[in-house]
Amino acid sequence: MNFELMASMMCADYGFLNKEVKELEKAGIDSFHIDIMDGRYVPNFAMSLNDLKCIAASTKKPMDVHLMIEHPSNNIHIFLENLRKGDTVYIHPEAEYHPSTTLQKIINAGMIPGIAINPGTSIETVTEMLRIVDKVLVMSVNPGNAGQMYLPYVGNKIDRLLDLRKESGFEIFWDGACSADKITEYAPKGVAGFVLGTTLLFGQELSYKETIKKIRNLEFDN
Ligand code: S6P
Ligand code: MG
Repeated sequence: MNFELMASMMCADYGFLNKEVKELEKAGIDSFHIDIMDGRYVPNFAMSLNDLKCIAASTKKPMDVHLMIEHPSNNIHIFLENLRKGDTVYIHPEAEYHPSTTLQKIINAGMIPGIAINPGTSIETVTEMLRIVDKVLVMSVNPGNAGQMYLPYVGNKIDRLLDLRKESGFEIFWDGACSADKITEYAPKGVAGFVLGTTLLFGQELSYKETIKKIRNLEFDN
Protein backbone atom coordinates (compact mmCIF):
# COMPACT_ATOMS: atom_id res chain seq x y z
CA MET A 1 0.00 0.00 0.00
CA ASN A 2 1.26 3.43 -0.92
CA PHE A 3 1.43 6.12 1.79
CA GLU A 4 3.92 8.74 2.89
CA LEU A 5 5.80 8.61 6.20
CA MET A 6 6.95 11.92 7.66
CA ALA A 7 9.29 12.23 10.65
CA SER A 8 8.18 14.80 13.24
CA MET A 9 11.56 16.44 13.82
CA MET A 10 10.53 18.20 17.05
CA CYS A 11 10.77 14.71 18.55
CA ALA A 12 14.33 14.13 17.29
CA ASP A 13 17.55 14.60 19.24
CA TYR A 14 18.40 18.30 18.80
CA GLY A 15 22.01 17.69 19.78
CA PHE A 16 22.47 15.61 16.64
CA LEU A 17 19.92 16.91 14.12
CA ASN A 18 22.21 16.21 11.19
CA LYS A 19 22.83 12.64 12.26
CA GLU A 20 19.12 12.12 12.94
CA VAL A 21 18.28 13.28 9.41
CA LYS A 22 20.81 10.88 7.89
CA GLU A 23 19.59 7.94 9.96
CA LEU A 24 15.96 8.63 9.13
CA GLU A 25 16.86 8.92 5.45
CA LYS A 26 18.68 5.59 5.54
CA ALA A 27 15.70 4.07 7.35
CA GLY A 28 13.45 5.07 4.44
CA ILE A 29 11.54 8.11 5.72
CA ASP A 30 9.81 10.04 2.90
CA SER A 31 9.89 13.59 4.24
CA PHE A 32 10.68 15.75 7.27
CA HIS A 33 7.83 17.35 9.24
CA ILE A 34 8.93 20.61 10.86
CA ASP A 35 6.68 22.02 13.60
CA ILE A 36 7.20 25.78 13.85
CA MET A 37 5.57 27.43 16.89
CA ASP A 38 5.46 31.01 18.14
CA GLY A 39 4.33 30.66 21.76
CA ARG A 40 1.15 32.59 20.91
CA TYR A 41 -0.95 30.53 18.53
CA VAL A 42 0.11 27.54 20.63
CA PRO A 43 1.53 27.72 24.15
CA ASN A 44 4.89 26.25 23.18
CA PHE A 45 8.00 26.85 21.13
CA ALA A 46 9.22 23.92 19.07
CA MET A 47 11.40 24.28 16.00
CA SER A 48 12.62 27.54 14.54
CA LEU A 49 13.64 28.86 11.15
CA ASN A 50 17.26 27.90 11.87
CA ASP A 51 16.31 24.30 12.65
CA LEU A 52 14.42 24.21 9.37
CA LYS A 53 17.47 25.56 7.51
CA CYS A 54 19.73 23.01 9.20
CA ILE A 55 17.46 20.08 8.28
CA ALA A 56 16.82 21.31 4.72
CA ALA A 57 20.59 21.61 4.19
CA SER A 58 21.14 18.02 5.38
CA THR A 59 18.79 16.30 2.95
CA LYS A 60 17.26 16.46 -0.50
CA LYS A 61 14.02 14.92 0.80
CA PRO A 62 10.97 17.20 0.95
CA MET A 63 10.22 19.46 3.90
CA ASP A 64 6.73 19.37 5.36
CA VAL A 65 6.42 22.63 7.28
CA HIS A 66 3.62 22.99 9.81
CA LEU A 67 3.27 26.63 10.84
CA MET A 68 1.60 26.98 14.23
CA ILE A 69 2.02 30.75 14.30
CA GLU A 70 -0.34 33.73 14.42
CA HIS A 71 -0.77 35.68 11.19
CA PRO A 72 1.71 33.67 9.14
CA SER A 73 1.31 36.12 6.24
CA ASN A 74 3.42 38.64 8.19
CA ASN A 75 6.57 36.60 7.80
CA ILE A 76 5.80 33.63 5.57
CA HIS A 77 8.29 34.94 2.98
CA ILE A 78 11.13 34.12 5.39
CA PHE A 79 10.08 30.48 5.43
CA LEU A 80 9.36 30.32 1.70
CA GLU A 81 12.81 31.74 0.91
CA ASN A 82 14.37 28.85 2.75
CA LEU A 83 12.39 26.07 1.10
CA ARG A 84 12.63 24.31 -2.23
CA LYS A 85 9.94 24.13 -4.85
CA GLY A 86 7.67 21.20 -4.08
CA ASP A 87 8.04 21.47 -0.31
CA THR A 88 4.77 21.71 1.63
CA VAL A 89 3.63 24.54 3.89
CA TYR A 90 0.59 24.19 6.15
CA ILE A 91 -1.08 27.12 7.87
CA HIS A 92 -3.85 27.06 10.47
CA PRO A 93 -6.76 29.00 8.89
CA GLU A 94 -7.98 30.37 12.22
CA ALA A 95 -4.57 31.97 12.83
CA GLU A 96 -5.02 34.27 9.84
CA TYR A 97 -7.45 37.05 8.86
CA HIS A 98 -7.22 36.16 5.17
CA PRO A 99 -6.00 32.57 4.94
CA SER A 100 -6.69 32.27 1.20
CA THR A 101 -4.30 35.19 0.51
CA THR A 102 -1.59 33.45 2.50
CA LEU A 103 -2.23 30.18 0.68
CA GLN A 104 -1.85 32.05 -2.61
CA LYS A 105 1.58 33.29 -1.46
CA ILE A 106 2.59 29.67 -0.86
CA ILE A 107 1.34 28.67 -4.33
CA ASN A 108 3.08 31.63 -6.01
CA ALA A 109 6.38 30.58 -4.41
CA GLY A 110 6.07 27.11 -5.98
CA MET A 111 5.33 25.29 -2.73
CA ILE A 112 2.46 22.94 -2.00
CA PRO A 113 -0.30 24.71 -0.03
CA GLY A 114 -1.96 23.01 2.92
CA ILE A 115 -4.21 23.74 5.85
CA ALA A 116 -3.95 22.11 9.25
CA ILE A 117 -7.27 21.43 10.95
CA ASN A 118 -7.41 21.31 14.73
CA PRO A 119 -9.53 18.71 16.52
CA GLY A 120 -12.03 21.46 17.38
CA THR A 121 -12.21 22.91 13.86
CA SER A 122 -15.20 21.86 11.77
CA ILE A 123 -14.96 21.03 8.10
CA GLU A 124 -17.74 23.56 7.47
CA THR A 125 -15.45 26.45 8.50
CA VAL A 126 -12.82 25.53 5.90
CA THR A 127 -14.97 24.33 2.98
CA GLU A 128 -13.86 27.05 0.53
CA MET A 129 -10.21 26.48 1.32
CA LEU A 130 -10.55 22.78 0.52
CA ARG A 131 -10.80 23.87 -3.13
CA ILE A 132 -7.54 25.84 -2.96
CA VAL A 133 -5.26 23.49 -1.05
CA ASP A 134 -3.51 20.32 -2.18
CA LYS A 135 -3.15 18.92 1.32
CA VAL A 136 -5.16 18.84 4.54
CA LEU A 137 -3.28 17.97 7.72
CA VAL A 138 -5.78 16.61 10.20
CA MET A 139 -4.66 17.11 13.78
CA SER A 140 -5.73 14.19 15.94
CA VAL A 141 -4.29 15.93 19.03
CA ASN A 142 -4.44 19.60 19.98
CA PRO A 143 -1.55 21.50 18.41
CA GLY A 144 1.45 22.42 20.56
CA ASN A 145 2.98 19.26 21.91
CA ALA A 146 4.19 15.81 21.03
CA GLY A 147 3.27 12.78 23.16
CA GLN A 148 -0.44 13.50 23.61
CA MET A 149 -3.41 11.14 23.55
CA TYR A 150 -5.38 10.54 20.34
CA LEU A 151 -8.74 12.34 20.40
CA PRO A 152 -11.24 9.78 19.09
CA TYR A 153 -13.85 12.27 17.86
CA VAL A 154 -11.45 13.23 15.06
CA GLY A 155 -12.04 9.87 13.33
CA ASN A 156 -15.48 10.91 12.10
CA LYS A 157 -14.06 14.12 10.60
CA ILE A 158 -11.41 12.15 8.70
CA ASP A 159 -14.10 9.88 7.25
CA ARG A 160 -16.09 12.92 6.10
CA LEU A 161 -12.99 14.54 4.58
CA LEU A 162 -12.22 11.29 2.77
CA ASP A 163 -15.62 11.58 1.10
CA LEU A 164 -14.95 15.20 0.06
CA ARG A 165 -11.37 14.78 -1.13
CA LYS A 166 -12.03 13.59 -4.69
CA GLU A 167 -14.54 16.32 -5.43
CA SER A 168 -12.25 19.09 -4.10
CA GLY A 169 -8.92 17.54 -5.13
CA PHE A 170 -6.87 17.44 -1.93
CA GLU A 171 -5.04 14.72 -0.04
CA ILE A 172 -5.36 13.99 3.67
CA PHE A 173 -2.45 13.63 6.09
CA TRP A 174 -2.53 12.54 9.72
CA ASP A 175 -0.72 14.45 12.48
CA GLY A 176 -0.68 13.43 16.15
CA ALA A 177 -0.41 10.24 18.21
CA CYS A 178 -0.01 8.13 15.09
CA SER A 179 0.19 4.43 15.96
CA ALA A 180 0.48 1.34 13.76
CA ASP A 181 -3.25 0.70 14.39
CA LYS A 182 -4.15 4.07 12.91
CA ILE A 183 -2.05 3.44 9.79
CA THR A 184 -3.62 -0.01 9.41
CA GLU A 185 -7.09 1.50 9.65
CA TYR A 186 -6.72 4.76 7.71
CA ALA A 187 -4.19 4.02 4.92
CA PRO A 188 -6.62 1.66 3.16
CA LYS A 189 -9.38 4.26 3.54
CA GLY A 190 -7.22 6.73 1.60
CA VAL A 191 -5.23 8.81 4.10
CA ALA A 192 -2.13 9.68 2.04
CA GLY A 193 0.46 10.10 4.78
CA PHE A 194 1.24 9.97 8.48
CA VAL A 195 3.42 12.14 10.73
CA LEU A 196 5.43 9.89 13.03
CA GLY A 197 6.41 11.20 16.47
CA THR A 198 6.95 9.72 19.90
CA THR A 199 4.06 7.25 19.60
CA LEU A 200 5.70 5.16 16.92
CA LEU A 201 9.14 6.36 15.78
CA PHE A 202 11.15 8.36 18.34
CA GLY A 203 12.33 7.08 21.72
CA GLN A 204 11.32 3.51 20.90
CA GLU A 205 13.26 0.29 21.44
CA LEU A 206 13.33 -0.44 17.73
CA SER A 207 15.71 1.51 15.50
CA TYR A 208 14.27 3.91 12.91
CA LYS A 209 15.04 1.34 10.23
CA GLU A 210 13.27 -1.48 12.09
CA THR A 211 10.22 0.70 12.82
CA ILE A 212 9.82 1.92 9.25
CA LYS A 213 10.29 -1.60 7.90
CA LYS A 214 7.64 -2.82 10.32
CA ILE A 215 5.23 -0.11 9.15
CA ARG A 216 5.84 -0.90 5.48
CA ASN A 217 5.17 -4.57 6.25
CA LEU A 218 1.86 -3.95 8.04
CA GLU A 219 -0.97 -6.07 6.78
CA PHE A 220 -3.92 -4.29 5.27
CA ASP A 221 -7.42 -5.54 4.61
CA ASN A 222 -7.55 -4.11 1.09
C1 S6P B 1 1.86 18.85 17.49
C2 S6P B 1 2.65 18.71 16.24
C3 S6P B 1 2.88 17.29 15.82
C4 S6P B 1 3.70 16.47 16.81
C5 S6P B 1 3.41 15.00 16.60
C6 S6P B 1 4.24 14.16 17.46
O1 S6P B 1 1.63 20.18 17.73
O2 S6P B 1 2.02 19.35 15.18
O3 S6P B 1 3.48 17.25 14.54
O4 S6P B 1 5.03 16.73 16.63
O5 S6P B 1 2.10 14.82 16.92
O6 S6P B 1 3.82 12.85 17.40
P1 S6P B 1 3.33 12.09 18.69
O7 S6P B 1 3.29 10.66 18.26
O8 S6P B 1 4.33 12.35 19.75
O9 S6P B 1 1.99 12.66 19.00
MG1 MG C 1 2.79 18.92 13.18
